[in-house]
Amino acid sequence: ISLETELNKAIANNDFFLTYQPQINVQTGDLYGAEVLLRWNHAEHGEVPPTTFIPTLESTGLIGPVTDWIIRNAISQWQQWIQAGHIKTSQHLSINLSPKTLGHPDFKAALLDLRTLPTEQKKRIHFEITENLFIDPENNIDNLKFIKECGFQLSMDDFGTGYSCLSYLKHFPLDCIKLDCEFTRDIINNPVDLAITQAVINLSQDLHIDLIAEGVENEQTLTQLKAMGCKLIQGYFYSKPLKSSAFQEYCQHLK
Ligand code: G
Ligand code: G
Ligand code: MN
Ligand code: NA
Repeated sequence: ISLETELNKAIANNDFFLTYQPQINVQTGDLYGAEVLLRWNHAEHGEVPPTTFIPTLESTGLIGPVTDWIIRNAISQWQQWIQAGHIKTSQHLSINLSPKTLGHPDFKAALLDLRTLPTEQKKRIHFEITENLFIDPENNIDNLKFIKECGFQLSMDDFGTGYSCLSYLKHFPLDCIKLDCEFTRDIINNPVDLAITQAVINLSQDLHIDLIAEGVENEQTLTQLKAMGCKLIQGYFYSKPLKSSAFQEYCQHLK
């Protein structure tokens, strides 16, 4: 049976679930926010990593309804946490978008459905666009602007690893860049990585764009990044992506 058939079954059976990876403001020690990451709980194979099935979701068009489900579930979970006092309205929620969903009418409809969310909440919801797929600025600038016009934030994911990242910085209305772990992972030993990371930190400050350093796994790297002026960190050093119950506990412990 094909992966596509299995994915259709997974949608029907509700076999997807969401995890939340904490993002920490290292200057205050507070939670800056969380990135939502999709997981598939497969009846036979257990947890299947998204890199194995997201390309198929994309090529079959199933990414549309699945992204819809992710957005609605993540935001409703986030609102529940806000109402229960686990999360503050000022904390950020970040949702990955496949570039293929960007211009899709269903995605636009989903954003319009969220119009009634309080402005204060919308401006803390980020949509992450990966740099790994080419996004033609000419064809996509309006789609990106639409996300902003709806009151949401835009983040550039996997920054530095993909296509024309500097051109994206110039043309896209970005609020945040996520520096890929490829650069942060080895800054202690690799002077080239160190120089690139410092340059991107400086650039983000000059452009008044937030920067989240990804893939921080140990204290040495964290200390170095802090010394370099990096404020926001996401990585296994703080936490791996957590199921909602575990993320809720994580928030309580941080307080
Ligand atoms: O968690 P990790 O193994 O969690 O994710 C691997 C890759 O899958 C990342 O590049 C991530 O951006 C992508 N990914 C994870 N969750 C989602 C999602 O909800 N939507 C999209 N489009 N990509 C996702
Ligand atoms: O969307 P993006 O490509 O940024 O997806 C984030 C991916 O990075 C997810 O697969 C997540 O599980 C993974 N990740 C998060 N923190 C770390 C880390 O500290 N080290 C490594 N190797 N991967 C991480
Ligand atoms: Mn991401
Ligand atoms: Na990344």
